[in-house]
Amino acid sequence: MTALIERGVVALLLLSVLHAASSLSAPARLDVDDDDVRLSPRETSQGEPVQANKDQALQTLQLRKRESKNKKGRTCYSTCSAVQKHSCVDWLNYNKGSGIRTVYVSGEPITVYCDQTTDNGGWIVFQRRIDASTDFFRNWTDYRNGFGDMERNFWLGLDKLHSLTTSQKYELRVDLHMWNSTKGHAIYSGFYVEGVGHNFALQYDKFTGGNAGDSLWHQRGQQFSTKDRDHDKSGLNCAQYFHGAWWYKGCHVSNLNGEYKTSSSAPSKDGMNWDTFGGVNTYSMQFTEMKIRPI
Ligand SMILES: [Ca+2]
Repeated sequence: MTALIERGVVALLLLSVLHAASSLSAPARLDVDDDDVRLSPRETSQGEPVQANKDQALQTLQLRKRESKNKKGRTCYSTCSAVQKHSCVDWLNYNKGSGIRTVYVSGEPITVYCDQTTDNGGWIVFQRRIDASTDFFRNWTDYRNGFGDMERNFWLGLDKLHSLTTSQKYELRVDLHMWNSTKGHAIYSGFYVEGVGHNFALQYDKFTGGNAGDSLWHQRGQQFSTKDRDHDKSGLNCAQYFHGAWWYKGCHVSNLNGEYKTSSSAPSKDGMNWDTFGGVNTYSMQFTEMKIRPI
């Protein structure tokens, strides 16, 4: 009986020692959140092992804070959805699909349509004609502000076009489709439009290629005109006469905001002309797009 009691005492003593040992060797539990590191009262009294774990916890905390900032958009990296995109090239790296997106110029948001398929994508489309359902024979205010449906026919607006094209260097691409599905394009480097003080004059460095040829040469350096704002170099009101709005001079070798014709055989003097692809007075396009991409 005595022996049994002694064995029991020994067993209890062993259990106590084992429990003490396990308490000492157990890793300290740290509560970590985004704002600070908290140690439970029992664990703060255990010395160096806690300090080591605290250092590790601080590293974890810094990582979490960085991730938290990413989510809130204060600090972002290439994969962060909240980072401000400045062009459709920035969007292409995040979301490869075409569609309506927001880009920022000097912190101001601009709603644009990104074409992410043509020539590897990255294009902000600023003009599109697909049918006759949208009237393009509009006044100065409409052409400044923009109009239409970005998924269909639209003009982005001269103020936004000026902001975008003077925020970084862009190339211009013009896409043209004939009624028989023949496709043409033209590319210009260093494209921008001046501000309202210069009536959004058309500027670019040079025509750099494309099978549609150069039909902006006559419009280069010219101010934008609408039917109610004649800034051209002609005795005519070119916008009124050719039913469009463009960088007319005296008057044009292209007129992509002209009247949408519903067939290739329709009279096209005032149509959507491109002199080196169809002819300036003889052919009106079935489809046009004008778009810009940073270079
Ligand atoms: Ca005139």
